[in-house]
Amino acid sequence: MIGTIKIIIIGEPAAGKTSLVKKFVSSHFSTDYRASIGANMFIKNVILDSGKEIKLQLWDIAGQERWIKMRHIYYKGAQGALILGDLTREKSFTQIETFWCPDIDEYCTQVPIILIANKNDLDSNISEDKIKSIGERINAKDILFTSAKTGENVEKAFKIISELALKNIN
Ligand code: G3D
Ligand code: MG
Repeated sequence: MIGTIKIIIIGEPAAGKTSLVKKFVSSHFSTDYRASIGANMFIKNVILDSGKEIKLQLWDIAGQERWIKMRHIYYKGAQGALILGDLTREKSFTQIETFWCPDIDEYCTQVPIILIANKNDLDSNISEDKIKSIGERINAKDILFTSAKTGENVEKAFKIISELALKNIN
């Protein structure tokens, strides 16, 4: 075990943050604490392709109440971020550029970002090119099309962000 890595999961309400984390940790957790404290936190040990084992601390942060300054407390010490857009709602991607990225830039220094285009199991009218160009503009290290429903690319997303976070530390 080489230590703990803190990853934050952010994006518009209903983009699928809680679902994505739930799919990944695949343990049954019934209580959604975000309603009362603004975040859920989960721990999962993962073995990376390199064979290294790490403890992932995943923070599923509420996107609803943007006025709550609390959000930034949860950002503190983040070593990687998954930023989610919802493929069925273009506005959720626009918000990534106008709101979520400036927000983490302000509170996390040089944190690697992966752009997650979630709900890939549903029809979308947002072009792949558009998502790619957003990814480039926000300087995302990777772009993944995921489905928290089918599990497509879910494990991959967490593994890649873990590797990036580790690289950033060492
Ligand atoms: P949030 O945590 O970002 O606010 P949630 O989002 O995880 O609560 O998800 C919001 C809704 O989208 C949920 O629907 C959830 O089931 C659905 N959802 C999340 N990810 C996916 C996905 O990849 N594919 C599909 N088809 N649906 C997804 P409900 O109806 O439960 O509110
Ligand atoms: Mg939710």
